[in-house]
Amino acid sequence: MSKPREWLREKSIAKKVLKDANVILQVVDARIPFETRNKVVEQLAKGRNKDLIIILNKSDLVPKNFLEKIKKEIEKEYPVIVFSAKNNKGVKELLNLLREYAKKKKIIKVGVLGYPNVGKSSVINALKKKKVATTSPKPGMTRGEMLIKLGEDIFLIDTPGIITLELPEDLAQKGAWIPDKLEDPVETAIKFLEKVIEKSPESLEKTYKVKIENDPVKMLEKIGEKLNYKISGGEIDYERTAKKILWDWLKGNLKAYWI
Ligand SMILES: Nc1nc2c(ncn2[C@@H]2O[C@H](COP(=O)(O)OP(=O)(O)O)[C@@H](O)[C@H]2O)c(=O)[nH]1
Ligand SMILES: [Mg+2]
Repeated sequence: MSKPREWLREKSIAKKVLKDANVILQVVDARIPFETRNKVVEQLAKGRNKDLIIILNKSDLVPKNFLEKIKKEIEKEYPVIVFSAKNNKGVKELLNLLREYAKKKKIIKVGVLGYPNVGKSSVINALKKKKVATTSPKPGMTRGEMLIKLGEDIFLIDTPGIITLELPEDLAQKGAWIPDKLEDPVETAIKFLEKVIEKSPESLEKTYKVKIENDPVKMLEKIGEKLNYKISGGEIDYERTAKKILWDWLKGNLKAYWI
């Protein structure tokens, strides 16, 4: 996904799916559930009277008590399924819920929406119990929409994602943008580290075996040192370090999480 033209195309796909589907699965990253919820999708679903279910995917990356807390919070608004496409967790529960909807409507079309890389295609594969949708750690791998049959009365629609005009820097903070394609990965990583230091510092200690610094620039330097990412002359390679941290976040190696 690069800039505005493709966004517009993807936006129109998401809108079409919102019209065609009778049930919307909004897949979110359980590590940052509120940041990966999309208000535009929720408003459009509401306006069109579509049932919307929130799938807390990648639940294997966060502790149980955190999951319970956010589930309770989101359930005030929408049904929530705690899911891990990686561990096949939540598959039965979600299938049962979809079958309930199908009973009421005869045939249901289920639109799967969510930010790039939250695991939309993986959720579909877990439900289907085989690899029908293309998955990738690179955001933007699903192009166009794809209809997948799940039993006699349920169809799933895989999509490239979401309706958003957020900037690449902001998407990268959500693990939804390829770090190598950022204009200034160092700046983005510093912004990201600032947040992690505040909200989930222990994740940095665990992943990089470093002591926490309050200053994100110093933190970046320390991680670079620990990784031994150096340029000639012995200086820290900030750009390489920044990209590594953002890739670790994207790939789930860095298990930071917050509300
Ligand atoms: N740890 C973990 N990783 C997951 C899970 N689901 C998907 N992923 C990974 O997240 C990345 C993006 O998945 P994909 O299904 O292509 O996301 P999409 O862009 O939303 O369709 C891939 O590297 C998946 O292996 C999960 O439940 N747990
Ligand atoms: Mg996909």
